Amino acid sequence: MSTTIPEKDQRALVDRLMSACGGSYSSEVRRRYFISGPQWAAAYQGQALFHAPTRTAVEPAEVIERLAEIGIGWWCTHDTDIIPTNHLMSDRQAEILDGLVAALERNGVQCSMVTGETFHHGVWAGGPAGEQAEVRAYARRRLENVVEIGHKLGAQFVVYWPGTLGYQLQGVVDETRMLKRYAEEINAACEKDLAVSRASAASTLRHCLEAKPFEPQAELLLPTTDAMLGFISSGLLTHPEMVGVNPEYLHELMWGGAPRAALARALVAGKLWHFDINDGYRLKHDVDIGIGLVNPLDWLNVLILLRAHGYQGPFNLDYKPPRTTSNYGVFRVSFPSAVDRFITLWEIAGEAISDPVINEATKALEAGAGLAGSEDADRIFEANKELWTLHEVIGHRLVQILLGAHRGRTVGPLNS
Ligand code: GLO
Ligand code: MG
Ligand code: MG
Repeated sequence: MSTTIPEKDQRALVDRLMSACGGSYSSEVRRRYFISGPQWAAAYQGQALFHAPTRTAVEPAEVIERLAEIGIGWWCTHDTDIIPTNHLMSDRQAEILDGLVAALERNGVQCSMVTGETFHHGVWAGGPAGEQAEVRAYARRRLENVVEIGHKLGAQFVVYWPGTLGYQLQGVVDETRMLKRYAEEINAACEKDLAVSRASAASTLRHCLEAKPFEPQAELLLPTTDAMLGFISSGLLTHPEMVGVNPEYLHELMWGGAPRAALARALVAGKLWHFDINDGYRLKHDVDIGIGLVNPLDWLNVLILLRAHGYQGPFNLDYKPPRTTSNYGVFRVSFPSAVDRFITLWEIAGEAISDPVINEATKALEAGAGLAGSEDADRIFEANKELWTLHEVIGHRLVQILLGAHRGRTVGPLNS
């Protein structure tokens, strides 16, 4: 029979097994990466439609302190994570923000991004750009206020996940009107940013749109990062140069896309400014699992792409610690292990980029067989077919690098 673990010994067991895992970076090393910890991820209580909460609430000042201890140098938040809806745009808001500025300074943490909640409160039942002018005016005011909060907290980014921009029932709203109305709200936020920046001689924020294919509406008007890129260049935005995207890894998987390809499309458009990192499964709901726990090989390839193209933006840990993790575990296991998997994968991506096997194979593929100018398809195919075998060599090599097998790690006897 296995030995029971009394309640009083459980934390010590978690700590001992976490340190037995090894592979954790120091908080100084962790701080070198532009990794941000969202207030809502740290404070998530495990609730969902079919799930009661399993953890107690954690106040923003405590989250900031815990992130600092772990070595996460940036923090981000929704407006309503820090200010109750009915205190937004009031004197109470100003007091709360002053307290947070002090908490950030005290802990040496910076606010990287602020985002507006346009999905949770009942006022968004019909979306932020529905029929009623008063709802839209309120939405505009909320987005302008997010910009003000961003400036106050010293953020560089503001993210908009429109959340409820869509519908449950087809034909109730005219999609083109809804899109135009949403654009007016983003335009108002950009105008506000220009005014605040002018008045305070500060830089403008980088406004990033985040897409999700479904949830919480049945149908969404801007379901993918590509849709967002189309929206940015649709002519509806008055300041398209101020607006980029914040793809989320899992949101692209959810519709069956390849996150790496979606990121590449944003990169070539010059719009990849912010990135929500997490993991999960294709064609399933938004499980928001920690980075690398489901698709480490795909994640390695995502990071190879971003390293190779000099992505400089934040890596935002937009995931949800599992319901089975305790409040203690959130800061002892969930956050530090997510950061450490990211750093490990980032470093492995660097190894892959300078790997001699991959580099030689890639160069050979680029050079081709030497038939430039030939118009004979059969001949070109014949001349290149051995070279194409290198695709599989590269695929194998990437898995070896991921598993450490390129350094000689094998399982079982090599020669027997
Ligand atoms: C939900 C989104 C959400 C956004 C956040 C920032 O699925 O991923 O967490 O990233 O609201 O705008
Ligand atoms: Mg997200
Ligand atoms: Mg998500």
